[in-house]
Amino acid sequence: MRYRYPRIPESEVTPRALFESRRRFLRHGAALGMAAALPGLAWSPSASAWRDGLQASLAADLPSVSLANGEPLTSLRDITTYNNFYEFGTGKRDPETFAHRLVTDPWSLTIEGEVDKAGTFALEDVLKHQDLEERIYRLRCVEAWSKVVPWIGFPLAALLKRHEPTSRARYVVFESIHDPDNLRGQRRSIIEWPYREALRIDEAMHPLTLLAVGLYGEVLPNQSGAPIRLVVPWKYGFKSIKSIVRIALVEERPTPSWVAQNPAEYGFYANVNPQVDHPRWSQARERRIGESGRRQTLMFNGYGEQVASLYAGMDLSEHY
Ligand SMILES: Nc1nc2c(c(=O)[nH]1)N[C@H]1C(S)=C(S)[C@@H](COP(=O)(O)O)O[C@H]1N2
Ligand SMILES: [Mo]
Repeated sequence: MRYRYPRIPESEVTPRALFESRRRFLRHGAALGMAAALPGLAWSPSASAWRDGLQASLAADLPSVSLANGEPLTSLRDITTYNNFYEFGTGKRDPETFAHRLVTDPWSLTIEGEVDKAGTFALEDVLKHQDLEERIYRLRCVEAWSKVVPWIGFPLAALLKRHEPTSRARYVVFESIHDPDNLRGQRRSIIEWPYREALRIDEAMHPLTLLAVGLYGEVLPNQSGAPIRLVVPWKYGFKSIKSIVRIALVEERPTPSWVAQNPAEYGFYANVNPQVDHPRWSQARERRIGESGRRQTLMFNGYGEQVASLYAGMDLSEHY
């Protein structure tokens, strides 16, 4: 069976009443053992502690920040049918087709390394803290080279601070799930699995660095990196690691998977920079899904006002 994108209206927020009737329908359907016959079933109707808790917060009236630079939102359909998620294959439609194999329940997140409060936590326990509940918000922002997405999430900084980084914490490394039985892409060594990314600590603490748990008023679809993914709006897409299971604070600069795979093509910073070309293509212009022409790429993806100071004094053609 093909994995289908959720059939919800393409307004930013799913009307709560509609959402609740759909949930009741799904529960009812599951009780009758008819889950497999439901058309357009996006998620397993089985109980999930993190999903139940989270969905209530997503339906609430959340603070909203728009940094879309006047661009229209990409449709839910385009957001969920044109993806990069190599754990499912290298085709843009592979994630849509195979992401139902991603097991997101239960989900646990390990936070370790240079922190005073390390540990492995069930995702529902990570999310139910008041400091995160208070900081969850909607952020409309541009994903370089493809989309404008209405994310729902909270600043990564809020989570990191709770675990009390030590003074030796200079970088943050992230790892995605490793499960070759379900993630067919991991049976080939395209990169060293699990997918690994990293940020400098000040980048990680920047208020624009988001841990996303939803989009368009719903929990994240699997192909978008459920149940929790990074969004770093001023960097190329590959920094925004999906389906995170481990976050470690470290002293030495880690080597992200893409840098390990090809250091000539991928740099540690990967800041969007129209003046620095990828060795095989120009990065001066880019295309939005749904648009035919190309548009000029903006320095830091248009977020220079917010983030340029992080790189003051650095030669960005050397530190690409
Ligand atoms: N775990 C994991 N995270 C990942 C990837 C991946 O293959 N695996 N692809 C990256 C790349 S190259 C991009 S462009 C974005 C795509 O995110 P989207 O499919 O939500 O647009 O996810 C990034 N995060
Ligand atoms: Mo990408």
